[in-house]
Amino acid sequence: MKTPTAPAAPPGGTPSPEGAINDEYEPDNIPNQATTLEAEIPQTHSISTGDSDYVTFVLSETRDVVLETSGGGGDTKLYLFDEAQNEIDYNDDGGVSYFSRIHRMGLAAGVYYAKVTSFSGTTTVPSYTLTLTLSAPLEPAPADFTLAWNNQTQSVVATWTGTPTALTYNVYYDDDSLQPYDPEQQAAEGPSPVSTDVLTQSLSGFPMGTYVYVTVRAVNAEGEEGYGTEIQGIMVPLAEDPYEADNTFNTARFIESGEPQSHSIHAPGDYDYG
Ligand SMILES: [Ca+2]
Ligand SMILES: [Ca+2]
Ligand SMILES: [Ca+2]
Ligand SMILES: [Ca+2]
Repeated sequence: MKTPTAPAAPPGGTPSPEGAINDEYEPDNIPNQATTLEAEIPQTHSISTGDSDYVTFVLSETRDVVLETSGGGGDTKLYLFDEAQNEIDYNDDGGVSYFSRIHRMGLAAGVYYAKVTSFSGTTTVPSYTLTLTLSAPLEPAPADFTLAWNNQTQSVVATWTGTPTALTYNVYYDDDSLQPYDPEQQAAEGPSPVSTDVLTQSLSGFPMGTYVYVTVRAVNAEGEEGYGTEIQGIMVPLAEDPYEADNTFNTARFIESGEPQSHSIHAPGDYDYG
């Protein structure tokens, strides 16, 4: 709801609602008033009660784009719009603390708008910096990435779909899901990452019960790596014990009194009936 009377001007300041105090880019509350934001030239704004800060930027060619707010304190929200002012992305707290960050891969050439507001219309942000970072688009992540256990070759097998200009693929693996890829146990195929020019890679030689986490990145002719697939993990199954198959009552083995049996739960879903 709009109040019919404008708030009194603070001492030394200029009256709102057009804009905040000490925000040299005001008025910029609508797209037509947007300030041009240049890559690598951060702008410092502020958010007064009910304020919106619009910027615009132009991509002359397809670019990977990072748009980020930062500052000493405050909670921003960040919106990205195309030239027709359709919202194409939104972020609240993807930056440091409660600041915002939008990362768009392969954004097409054109005119874009971004809007920064505070978390709610009633909160203010005394000072924040808005930064635009552009980079040449990386090779996209390979699609259809799957990880499976091959019992015959006793290996973890990664498969994926090729990307348009990839020459090779780097297959990163680890025995934990945390960066970096620093497996304690090296695969027989070599240290992480293993390079291949086909669309599959086997990884073998891990101890039973090890979780193996894998991601794949395309590498182009210039040797530049693209984006990684989502990380997938799979457990190297424990060896089948000598009493298998005993997964049903019908195949249950008779236990002699005084003769303990040593089994293993060799894979998820294994049951050892006795
Ligand atoms: Ca402002
Ligand atoms: Ca504004
Ligand atoms: Ca936020
Ligand atoms: Ca690790």
